[in-house]
Amino acid sequence: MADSVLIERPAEGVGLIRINRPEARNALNMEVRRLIARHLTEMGEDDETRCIVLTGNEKSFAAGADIKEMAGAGTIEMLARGTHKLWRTIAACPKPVIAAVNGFALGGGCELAMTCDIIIAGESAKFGQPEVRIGIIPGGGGTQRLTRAAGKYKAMRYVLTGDLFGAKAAFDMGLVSEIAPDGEVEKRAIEMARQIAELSPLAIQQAKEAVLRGMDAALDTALALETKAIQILFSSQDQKEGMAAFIEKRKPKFSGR
Ligand code: CO8
Repeated sequence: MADSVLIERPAEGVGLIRINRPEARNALNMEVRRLIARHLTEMGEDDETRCIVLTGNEKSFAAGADIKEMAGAGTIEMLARGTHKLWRTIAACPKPVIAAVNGFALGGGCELAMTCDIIIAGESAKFGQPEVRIGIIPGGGGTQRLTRAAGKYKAMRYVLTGDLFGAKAAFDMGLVSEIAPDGEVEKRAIEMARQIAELSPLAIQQAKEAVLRGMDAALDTALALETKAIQILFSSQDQKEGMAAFIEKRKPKFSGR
């Protein structure tokens, strides 16, 4: 049987993680979740990887948690599975993660996309938190991340009905960073990842941390965090190189030091 998660190296500095359960619309069973978390941890520690693309196939990014795997589970079994810890590993990856979404991103699949830093969606992509239709609620961050992205009233509209919504609505809600033509989503995500991979990894890491940590802090605290982060970067060779290259009218070569 083929691996349920594949690793690819589509460009220098770019790692691609592909969910590969087409027969189940890429439903996230425990094996897939563990593998995504493991690969993201490894890529997070690997100096050769500077940006990560997470994707599925043309039909589905991920159609949610694997309903067949959890249908008979009880509370203690769900607790023992520790899914929330795996989800945190994903969100805590120090490098930028771009979700390239084709087809369905539903339930846990929508939540998985929302743990990423940038979401590029195909014109026909379908998002949704349909959990209420099967007697549960979004349990991988959906009630919180969708609300933070779209605001209370739009989030409620979709969380309480389970209705799916398209890429344009997702973009208008602030859930999607960019819409690409179907068939070009991965290409566009890799192109953006390559662009990020050429920049200073130190600056990128600090920028990601400032945005994520700052989002949940009081403005004053968040601004102080940002100030410290930019001050720290003035000790880096990359800051000297970046500014020297600008003045000398040449392309900078960032070392991550
Ligand atoms: N789980 C398991 N199997 C699935 C899932 C899923 N989420 N989605 C699709 N499949 C399977 C189908 O059962 C079917 O299998 P089979 O061929 O053996 O019958 C196969 O994939 C193909 O599916 P369809 O025939 O239904 O394909 P369609 O193209 O007609 O429809 C849809 C695709 C719209 C994606 C449809 O399959 C669907 O509605 N899927 C379920 C979507 C859903 O409800 N997702 C939410 C799941 S719950 C969740 O994510 C909660 C997260 C909580 C995480 C935290 C836990 C602590």
